Amino acid sequence: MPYHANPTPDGSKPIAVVTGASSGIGEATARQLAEAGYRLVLGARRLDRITALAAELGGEACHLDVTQRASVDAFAARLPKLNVLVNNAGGALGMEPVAQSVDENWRTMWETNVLGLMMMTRACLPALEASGAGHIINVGSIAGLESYPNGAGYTTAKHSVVVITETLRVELLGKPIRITEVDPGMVETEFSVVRFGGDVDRAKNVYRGLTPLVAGDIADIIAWAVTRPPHVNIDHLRVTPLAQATATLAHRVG
Ligand code: 8X3
Repeated sequence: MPYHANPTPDGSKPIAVVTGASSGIGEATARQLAEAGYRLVLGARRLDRITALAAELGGEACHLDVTQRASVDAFAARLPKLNVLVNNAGGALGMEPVAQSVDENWRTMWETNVLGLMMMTRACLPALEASGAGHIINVGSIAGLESYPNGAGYTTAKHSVVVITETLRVELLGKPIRITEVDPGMVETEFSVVRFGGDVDRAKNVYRGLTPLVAGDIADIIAWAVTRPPHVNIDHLRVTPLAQATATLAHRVG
């Protein structure tokens, strides 16, 4: 869809940061924001991938590990002004009942999805405010709105993202910073392959017999949300494939 970035108060090109921009929703969002007229600053651990993407889209790439305070602060220090922060870095590791929880998986999920998002947001808030028209997009999940068996390491982390978004909406009232959370259901990306430790067949089975969302579907929604007129704040969007009603209820054919 052709969306157009709102003009900045000083007429300069608006700047958008996308975390986890090396693949999936992050990469697709970078592409659509570039098309909408943003100058990109891409962050990810896989620097080779985002360097190529930034060269293609005309932005900058910078190594970013959202779980490391020094990495986050060094990244944010490059940005005196920032219009859009897309907190996309995150993901799931494993699926097991609480009784068999894997400490390391929980720790990683909480560090990336919760502490990483908090540290990036905290570090970028001054630049978002300085722009005169900032916007935070938190990429959450349907897992932030529901619980499901064997998923608590991830669902607890994504529930926290919902609470952080709601808290920021109240705390930022009166400042020129919009905040939106997008909560996708099934999106076919590397997400399930990573969750299942590289087991491609198990990952494919998640989307068996239905048409899942693709990364571009979520990127389209993010690009739409950030290009609404500056007085319009889209709070929260829950987005699933037509064939998915809840985190655990999908209509499959075959
Ligand atoms: C991904 C959706 O349902 O696998 O964020 O948790 S789910």
